Amino acid sequence: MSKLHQVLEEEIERAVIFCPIENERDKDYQIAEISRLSFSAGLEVEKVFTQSIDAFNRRTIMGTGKLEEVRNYIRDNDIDCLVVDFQLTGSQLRNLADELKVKVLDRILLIIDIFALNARSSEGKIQVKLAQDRYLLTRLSSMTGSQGRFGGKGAGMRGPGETKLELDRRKLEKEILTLQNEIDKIKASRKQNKILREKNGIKSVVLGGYTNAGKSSIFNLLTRENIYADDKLFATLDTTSRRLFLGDNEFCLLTDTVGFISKLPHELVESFSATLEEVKDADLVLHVVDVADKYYKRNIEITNKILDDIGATKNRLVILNKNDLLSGPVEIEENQILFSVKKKDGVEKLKNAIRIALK
Ligand SMILES: Nc1nc2c(ncn2[C@@H]2O[C@H](COP(=O)(O)OP(=O)(O)OP(=O)(O)O)[C@@H](O)[C@H]2O)c(=O)[nH]1
Ligand SMILES: [Mg+2]
Repeated sequence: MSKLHQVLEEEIERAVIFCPIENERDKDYQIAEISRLSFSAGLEVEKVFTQSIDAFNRRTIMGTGKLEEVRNYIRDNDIDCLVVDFQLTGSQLRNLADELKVKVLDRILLIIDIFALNARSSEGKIQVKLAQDRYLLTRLSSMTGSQGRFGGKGAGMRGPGETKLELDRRKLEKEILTLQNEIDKIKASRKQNKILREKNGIKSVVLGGYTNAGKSSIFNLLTRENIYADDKLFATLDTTSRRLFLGDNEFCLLTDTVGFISKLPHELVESFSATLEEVKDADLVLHVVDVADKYYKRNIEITNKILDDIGATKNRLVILNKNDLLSGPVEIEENQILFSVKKKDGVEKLKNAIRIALK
């Protein structure tokens, strides 16, 4: 039986990206996002190929001419891996790997892989393992017996912690049940905490937002806790809570959480339900935005949609972070606060706004 081997050390692999373009208007955004994701998975992107979704080919996603172009490039440039910015079926993954003779990662596997790299706490690891198992289970029939594509090392092959990924249906199903049970236990203990918190009148404030916006940095600045912050996507997977003093003997519970991204794979949304419930149940969501990101307005929309989808309908406050990187003025709407962790700019204003929002 084939196994996915766990590789903990980051290996740089040479990759090309294929982006099916659904909407010409979003093309630059899509390319920028998938390139950053690939970088965060330890891939060195050598070239990005694009094609309109109209040229869609059910068997290999890209049309025959494009397939030839990609094949030639891969052969001539010693490429290890193809990233496809799309959700592929098991047979599409197999067809592409057979045609191109390289490892193929779709958008979902790439994101799950970054999560696998970053899972630290047992809760994070359980949730990532569950997402991996769900991903494998739905593509199992096409994956077994194919030419070692899911063996080997590097991106797409990593397992959280000590676990090894196995391509065995019965084992996967059993493991999924066990993992779900563990997540149910986490949720139950969270519920218990929530009841206690409410009984004691302690409000909960959650940092949410697009990945890499600066949530953990803000958490660290406000609570002086040292949480891992890095200029890579999905640096945080674990929820961490700390008291945040607001002055006048008042305090709330501040929680740092996982970052969001467009088209968050449903395997991850379902597997990270314990974390997302924390966001949903909060009295206030601090929606952190990297205002220096060229696409920040788009990122605000994406985060708002995810927050709506998970039912986080309560109070929201938008923090326009990384203000120090701005060269010109920016328009600020009501319930938005300009902030900079780097310059420690906006701390008192933010605490005040939190206090008012929690009243
Ligand atoms: N220049 C500047 N950089 C910042 C600021 N705040 C955060 N950063 C940097 O932005 C990067 C991402 O910060 P994190 O705090 O890890 O972001 P996050 O939102 O927690 O990211 P994920 O956990 O990956 O979703 C890090 O390299 C930070 O040092 C800021 O105000 N100014
Ligand atoms: Mg973080």
